[in-house]
Amino acid sequence: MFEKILIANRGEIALRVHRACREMGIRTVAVHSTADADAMHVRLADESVCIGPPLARESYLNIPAILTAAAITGADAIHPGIGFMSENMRFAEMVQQHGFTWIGPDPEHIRVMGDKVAAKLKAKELGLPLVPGSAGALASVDDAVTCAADIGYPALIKAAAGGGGKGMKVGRDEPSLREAYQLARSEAKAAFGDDTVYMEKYLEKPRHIEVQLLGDGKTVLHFGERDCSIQRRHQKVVEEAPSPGLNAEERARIGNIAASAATKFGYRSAGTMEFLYQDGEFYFIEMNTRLQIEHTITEMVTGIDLVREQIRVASGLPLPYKQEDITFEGHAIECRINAENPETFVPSPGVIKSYHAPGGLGVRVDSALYDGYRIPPHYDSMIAKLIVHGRTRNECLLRVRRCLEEFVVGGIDTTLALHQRIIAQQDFLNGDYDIHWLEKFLAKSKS
Ligand code: MV4
Repeated sequence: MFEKILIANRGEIALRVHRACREMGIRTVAVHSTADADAMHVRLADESVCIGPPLARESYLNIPAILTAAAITGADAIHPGIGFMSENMRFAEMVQQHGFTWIGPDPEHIRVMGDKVAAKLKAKELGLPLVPGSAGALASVDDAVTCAADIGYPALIKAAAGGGGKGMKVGRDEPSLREAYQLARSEAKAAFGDDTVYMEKYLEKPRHIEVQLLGDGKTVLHFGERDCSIQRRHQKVVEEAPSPGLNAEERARIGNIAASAATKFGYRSAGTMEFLYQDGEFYFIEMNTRLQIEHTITEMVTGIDLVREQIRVASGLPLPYKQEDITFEGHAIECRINAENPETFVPSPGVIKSYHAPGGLGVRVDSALYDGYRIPPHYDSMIAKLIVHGRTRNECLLRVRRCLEEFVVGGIDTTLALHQRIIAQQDFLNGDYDIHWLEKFLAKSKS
């Protein structure tokens, strides 16, 4: 096992990885920008190295600085956390070339899944259910029109380099499809420097269901699904496990489909397969070759520390479980709390004047905040995750409501008030929502 891991990240996820390391007897190295010298992830780590100025590009994305920090501290391995370097194939390769262990998947797996056209072709080969669409990239606008005539309208144009909704446009008939094709291409070119696009049948009201996977290169196990449909502008806001929209048969079906495809793929590390679910059918859309923010709710219902297992498989150990050893208990919900105005979503960095995190049975708060901490303006606005477990979904919902009332983050605006509004909605309480529900709710409550 590793003796020392460098954690190439900041904030709550750096703390999350640090905690797993500590429980495994592994020492940690924090890296930080000059803006983060007082950050909690630096305070808790055994050692820390300043890797550059506040701009992420010059610090948390600075490959030479991070590799140098690993070399001078004698780290054995590098954990990228989430975001920043976590799906950067070049970085993964360089970590390995410099003699460190990469705590993540095979760089080739990152590459395949990062290109959405290549990912779909691979998914097809692995036997995953796909949304009907173009066989690969679209060659021209006429190719798009021909393809749409085949699969039917509405049709969706997506960017091959995409993810996060950029370069995605719907065509509802031939003229609007021609427009969608051009718009999607120019948006993709601007966002990714790559205007390759492909087509799928547009699903109007899906849920976003994702399956947690963990593989050791030989076997991949699934840890059940999460429902991540409560989102705004492709940013998840609330996630829950299990999904209130699936029955036991559907749950078992999608878990087994995802795990057997990932096993065929030879996947090692933590990963997530994302599906759209509509009218009893699942459609693979993409695979994330990293840990996810919301892995916590899966941990709450399975009792398994996914970061610990991710570190173990990276060190070459086999998974210590069989699929039937993964059992599910109760219900978990995560609320992502951002330093933002809860109505306008304008970021609200600044000094935390008072801080109280809720506690009690079934309550976990993953956050790097402390009283007097100054949130720098340079990074993601998510400052805390409220993660709640209950024996039943109803118990979990009542507990979330209690925790939101108890949570105090003074001195800045936060989205706590937004979560209180969501948890008061009957549709949410009923589990009756799709990927558009939150945006419709916000539009309704504005007017
Ligand atoms: C779709 C879709 C409807 N039909 N694909 C958005 C980003 C990318 N991850 C996939 N996305 C979607 N793909 C088809 N064929 C609707 C979305 C979508 C979405 C998906 C998951 C979570 C939130 C979303 C919000 C808007 C659109």
